Amino acid sequence: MTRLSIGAEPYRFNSDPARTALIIIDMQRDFVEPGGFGASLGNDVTPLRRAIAPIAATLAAARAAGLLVIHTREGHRPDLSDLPIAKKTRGHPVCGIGDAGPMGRILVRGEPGHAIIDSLAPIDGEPVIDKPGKGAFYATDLDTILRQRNIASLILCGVTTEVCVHTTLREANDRGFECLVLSDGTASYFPQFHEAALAMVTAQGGIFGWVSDSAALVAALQGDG
Ligand code: TIU
Repeated sequence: MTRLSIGAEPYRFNSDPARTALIIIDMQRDFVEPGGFGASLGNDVTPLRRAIAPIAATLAAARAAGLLVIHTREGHRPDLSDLPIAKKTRGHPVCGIGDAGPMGRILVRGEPGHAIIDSLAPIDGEPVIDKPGKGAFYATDLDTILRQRNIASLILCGVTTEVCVHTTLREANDRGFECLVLSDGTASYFPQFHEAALAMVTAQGGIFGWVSDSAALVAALQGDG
């Protein structure tokens, strides 16, 4: 495949597959399973699970097509030295970041809850970016890794649409990357925020980039898009 061309909003998304990366954001147990960080914030995790199957299909097709695949994880050092007090105390959670929960210490690296879910687990050669914030560029080496590989275009999926996906999208857009967001490969605890976040991407002629879905992307990756 010499060119990736995907039906998308607000118009077709074209990229060079050798210069395109799939970025899977924070598909961790802490967000999509009960008893983790997402639940500690008062959320029902069920809506997030809708993104798992579309991401799995996308991941398989991306691997088969030889795209660079990058995974991110939100979390903190066990000593919490990279945890801003504002993030620790926001919302006054009963069980907050660093506290013991059913999947280990909430949002702490190395704990069971911090892990990417088994069905989307990284394989050898796929960089995993550990990030302390919502954006995947802030305080990480993601930008360096992308530039080393001469990546120009990003396909973004993961959770949650309006928080970590959008923050990363905005960081990437300002760095000059062309970004495509998957509507069914992203999800929010709040369906209305999911819809609004996607609409924000494509408004104003694609102010932040493009939106498509996993079926269109998989078809394009398989050469019949
Ligand atoms: N709370 C929420 O919607 N999201 C986060 O805290 N992190 C991510 O989106 N990964």
